[in-house]
Amino acid sequence: MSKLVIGVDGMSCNHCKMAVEGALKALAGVSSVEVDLKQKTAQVSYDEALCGLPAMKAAIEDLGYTVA
Ligand SMILES: [Cu+2]
Repeated sequence: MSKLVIGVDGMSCNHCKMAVEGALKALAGVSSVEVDLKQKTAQVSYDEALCGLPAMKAAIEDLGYTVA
């Protein structure tokens, strides 16, 4: 299991937090996501055989947020 901390710009409220967590959790191989609104980060635990940063980045950008 790998861990990654992704910087996410554009999140402002709990709705954003839930949206980003939901989109990342929907990816195959992602087991847990913790978004920190204050730090503007998403900490992701995932299986690198199934998932990677490009897929996470795409999922976040699809929602209209920016990966820092
Ligand atoms: Cu929001």
